[in-house]
Amino acid sequence: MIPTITAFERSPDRGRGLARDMRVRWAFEEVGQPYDVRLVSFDALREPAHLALHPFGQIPTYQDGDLALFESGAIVLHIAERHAGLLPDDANARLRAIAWMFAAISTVELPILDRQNAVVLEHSESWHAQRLPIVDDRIRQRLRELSVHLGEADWLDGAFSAGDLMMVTVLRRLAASGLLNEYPNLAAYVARGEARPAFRRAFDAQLAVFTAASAG
Ligand code: GTB
Repeated sequence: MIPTITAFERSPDRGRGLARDMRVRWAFEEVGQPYDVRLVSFDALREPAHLALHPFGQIPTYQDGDLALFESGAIVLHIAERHAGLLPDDANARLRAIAWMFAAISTVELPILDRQNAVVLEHSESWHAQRLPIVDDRIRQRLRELSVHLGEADWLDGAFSAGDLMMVTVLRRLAASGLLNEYPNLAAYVARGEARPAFRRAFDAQLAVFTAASAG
């Protein structure tokens, strides 16, 4: 049985691979598991059929037989646990890779999301110009710490893992801010992730959805 995930019918990121189906697509590509994608409109996210799959009315969701999952981190972890290639065999190294997944979506992604909200939702507030540098400094703190940890290594803990996959997708959301370029080893880390053939296949697949929607 081929698992099915949901993705935006027309992603607001205009095919830049920033929506969270990208990390799930990438995980599937890394482990060589074919998958189907069911495209959903913003209206469909609020319908009972979708809310039965995702209580918060979001993408991505995952369905395989009688298993339905939501939350990109849980879906990537499930894929990584079912297939070889995204988690080390050694028990301790495996748990460290999972810790990096959590670090990506809690410790690092949180201030990055705060910035996105500031830019998109708060740009016309009188205090926006004062708040943005504060938000940026919170991101810089995390980037600085991550940069020190990574040092000259290619990946966060030995071989490429689901932890790197999640971290790279999180850091990619900073592309428009310029903040990543202040940390050359992190910029190179993201570029290394983006250069992986599995990333390219996942990226091209989500871009094809956006291109077809724009042409139609
Ligand atoms: N914690 C959840 C997870 O990791 O799966 C968060 C899922 C989530 O935020 N999904 C978003 C969604 O469905 C899409 S990815 N939003 C619709 C809604 O809440 O009504 C977030 C996203 C959206 C747009 C851009 N962009 O334009 O660059 C980037 C990321």
